[in-house]
Amino acid sequence: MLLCALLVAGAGDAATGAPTAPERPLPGIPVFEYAHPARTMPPVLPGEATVFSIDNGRVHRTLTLRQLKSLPAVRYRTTHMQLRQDYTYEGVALRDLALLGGFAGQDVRLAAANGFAATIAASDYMNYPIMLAYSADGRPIPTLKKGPLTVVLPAQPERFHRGTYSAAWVWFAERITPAP
Ligand SMILES: Nc1nc2c(c(=O)[nH]1)N[C@H]1C(S)=C(S)[C@@H](COP(=O)(O)O)O[C@H]1N2
Ligand SMILES: [Mo]
Repeated sequence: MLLCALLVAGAGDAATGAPTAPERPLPGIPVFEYAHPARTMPPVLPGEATVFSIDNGRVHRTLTLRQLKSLPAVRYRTTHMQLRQDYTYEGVALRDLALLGGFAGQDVRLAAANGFAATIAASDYMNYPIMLAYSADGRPIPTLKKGPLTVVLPAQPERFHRGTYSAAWVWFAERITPAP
């Protein structure tokens, strides 16, 4: 709980409401390497689609793709567990999405457009840059490659590519909530 309070207080841009990378490492919490920091969040244009939502049970926050891309971005190469193909993915760390929702430090549930959902443990997404990816090799992710938004896990640790972690690779992701 103290950890959550520290993170929420320490990581946020008052003007945009967007999370920012902590200035210095929080005790026991690794600093992620960012491809770009938070940018000014663009307003929703008329007719612009919501692609993802963050729901904490009280506040239901919707994001367009442009808004998602304005959040701090992580980027790394990893082998997609089901596709068995390597891509350089870019997207938003689940930790930053949980910070936005006010539930960082709690296990999260990622729900998909096909009704699938999986729980990702706080100890995993708080310590590793598990991301909601919106691009692969610099391009949008087609449906055939599990996009447009798909959860990917880093190349290391190896357990992310084996066994029960297969369910964490949530394709067609559309919502994050605290796990029930
Ligand atoms: N959107 C979505 N993502 C998903 C699933 C799903 O049904 N829908 N199944 C998950 C589970 S439980 C596993 S084991 C793997 C299944 O991948 P495979 O059928 O290609 O082995 O994808 C995961 N991601
Ligand atoms: Mo599974």
